[in-house]
Amino acid sequence: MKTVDARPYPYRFDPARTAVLLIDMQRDFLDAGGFGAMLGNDVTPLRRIVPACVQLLVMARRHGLKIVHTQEAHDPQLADCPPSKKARGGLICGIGDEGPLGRVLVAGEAGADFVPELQPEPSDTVLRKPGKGAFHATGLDALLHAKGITHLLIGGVTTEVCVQTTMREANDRGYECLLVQDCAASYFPHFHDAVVEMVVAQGGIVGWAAPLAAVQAALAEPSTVEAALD
Ligand code: C5J
Repeated sequence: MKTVDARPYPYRFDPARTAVLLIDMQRDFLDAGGFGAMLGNDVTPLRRIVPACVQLLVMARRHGLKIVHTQEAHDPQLADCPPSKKARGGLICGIGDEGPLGRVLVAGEAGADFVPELQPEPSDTVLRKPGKGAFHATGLDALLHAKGITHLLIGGVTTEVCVQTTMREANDRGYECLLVQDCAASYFPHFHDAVVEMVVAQGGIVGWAAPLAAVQAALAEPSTVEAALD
């Protein structure tokens, strides 16, 4: 077992039963011209976490953690997009419409793709999701169960929308979740900070939070089992 110096108290995990869940690091959220920018957001705070997310994936690959990339995108007929979602915001160029990065939030379009720095590798899992939470209308729970995953290290965008929704869904399903706080971002930095506090409040009501360096340090140390044998 590994132990992360986390809030509200140390987070223990077995790397063999732990996955990194990287939420929606797509051009539609991180690039000017994508869905996030169409909604009037400045994408800069999201772009800032890309190097840390690269390091998160490097760490996961080095230590054999499973990696799941989620992708918020709809099928080209928008059959999996509720009319309420398409109508929200009253955008001139909204979900399914032709934008600078192809059809907005549609699978297979440039905007739905991951940013170049965070392209999945063949051994990673890519999970397309129609909602904000990654468990809604997807096979994520079955997939994680099949791989014996009980613990999730979560990053991605945006902290208060898809990251937080997914973390709450996972928590309710019994997963032990740690928000890798510097690998997540919001267009509104104060929302990000508030989510971190919400997660760890009340004894970790939604889970744990820690910076990437704390997770890296935990993985670099001998496991508690090895240490006990010394
Ligand atoms: C949003 C997301 N914000 N990935 N999606 O619409 O957080």
